[in-house]
Amino acid sequence: MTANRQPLAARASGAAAGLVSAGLLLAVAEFVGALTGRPTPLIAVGNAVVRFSPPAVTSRAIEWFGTNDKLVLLMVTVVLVALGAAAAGVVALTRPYIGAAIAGVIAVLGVAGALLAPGAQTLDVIPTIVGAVVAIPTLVLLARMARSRAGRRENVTADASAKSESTRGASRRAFLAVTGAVAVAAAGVAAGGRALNSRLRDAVASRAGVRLPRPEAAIGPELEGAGVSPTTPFRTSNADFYRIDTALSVPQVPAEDWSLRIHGLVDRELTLDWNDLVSRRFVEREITLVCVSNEVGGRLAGNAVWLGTSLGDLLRDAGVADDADMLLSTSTDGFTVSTPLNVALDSDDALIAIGMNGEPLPLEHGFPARMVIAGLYGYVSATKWVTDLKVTRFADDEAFWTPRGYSAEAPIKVASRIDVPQPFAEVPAGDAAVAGVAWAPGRGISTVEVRADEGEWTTATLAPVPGTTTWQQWTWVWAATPGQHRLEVRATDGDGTQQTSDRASIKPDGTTGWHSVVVSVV
Ligand SMILES: Nc1nc2c(c(=O)[nH]1)N[C@H]1C(S)=C(S)[C@@H](COP(=O)(O)O)O[C@H]1N2
Ligand SMILES: [Mo]
Repeated sequence: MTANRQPLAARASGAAAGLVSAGLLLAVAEFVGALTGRPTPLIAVGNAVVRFSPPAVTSRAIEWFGTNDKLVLLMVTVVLVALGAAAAGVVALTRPYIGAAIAGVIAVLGVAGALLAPGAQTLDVIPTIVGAVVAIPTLVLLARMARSRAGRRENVTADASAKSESTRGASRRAFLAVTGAVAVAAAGVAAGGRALNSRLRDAVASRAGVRLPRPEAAIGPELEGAGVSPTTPFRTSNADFYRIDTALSVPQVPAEDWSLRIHGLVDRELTLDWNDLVSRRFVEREITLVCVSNEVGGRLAGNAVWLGTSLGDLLRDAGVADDADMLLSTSTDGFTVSTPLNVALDSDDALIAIGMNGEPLPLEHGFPARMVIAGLYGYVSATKWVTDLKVTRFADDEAFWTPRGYSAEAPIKVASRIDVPQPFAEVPAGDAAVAGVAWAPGRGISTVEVRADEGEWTTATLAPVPGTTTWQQWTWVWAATPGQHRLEVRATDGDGTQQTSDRASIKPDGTTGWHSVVVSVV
């Protein structure tokens, strides 16, 4: 008898045995991971897939799924593991050792994922191995029970006696009871692992306990807006701030466990822990962050007050070699960013930030520490969960997005956006408020111009800004006449560079083109 000739019900039992055993593996690994502080296999495998996917796949996934790419990846990983586990269970019905070997291959993937993680240690394989040691014998046992059930069934068809009918029922109930018990136990162990993990290393609790240092230079309250409602607030709340990263699960980094290593082409290596960091000089800077993936008119930009310590001062403490030209920063999850060293050293608006709008950084925005630099797109400046700074050279090192079709250096291009009225809005005829934001962080905005239906460009009114590092709100009063109209905006930055109408796509270094909205005036 081979697996394919198993009756359907037997195969379903085999698959169930496989799935429940895989669940047990993951649950035990979760628990042991929590106990030992080592990574759990599913996330490790997913992260390894992100890091080692061919660049074409990574960027395609982001194009297709946008910010849901990680969820999709996690689901694909789960589905593939489930299929493999179900197959292992079906095979184990007739060939227990081959079924066990298939399950072993799945476990080996978990081991590989753990070992391929940045900064992996050999002992990181422990959760997966303990999980496999518990789960694989369970699989063999469950498959044996399922098979004896199938065997009885064949006897039933042979002699159709009432007695073997009841034996079959009993063995079926036994299989279901044991499988159910294993499933419940796995769920319990997983829940215990979760609870243990948040008990032992809770970044949420750590964040709640953080006391932010007082800045030497503090930013005042939010500036008056453009006075047009409902337009984009000048300061973006933490809850509304866009989030972009490659992390599959938000890295949990308690401040007490965090440290920052500065090494590479430096006179002396430095390692700072949290207490070293917060005893430095802190400043507040209001800085607009922009993602290179922002489409014309898009919302992947936000403005916040950042509390941070000077990145340049830190690097000077380590002593930077003359032939270095790049700062390679790395986060706990292995993501890397390359930043021109002269900007990191000389900009007053280059920070290791720990506060965002008066609070410790939210976990998803990099708690406990991240980089923030005015004027460079996030992928070349804004490393979240940063723990490693390497002074190096563009000729010697490469950051995560560089081999994936993005420029190694990427200043933020001047851009502007119409927020009011919304596309396809119905606008009453007469004086209508048109409003939006424009940005060129680091250079500032000198003028914003608006026009309707390709008429004359007219200058918009600019709301006040604290400096050159933020976006700027603008307003324009439009004498709207009935019919359909197209409004367009363009900005000029502080260096005199005017936005071009040429459309450039996101790759390699950000979009260009004018934002326009079509509205009907009634
Ligand atoms: N660790 C880590 N930091 C990261 C990224 C990332 O993928 N991982 N993405 C960068 C990109 S592309 C952007 S645009 C900004 C976004 O910061 P935010 O999520 O706080 O808005 O973070 C940057 N820092
Ligand atoms: Mo980005």
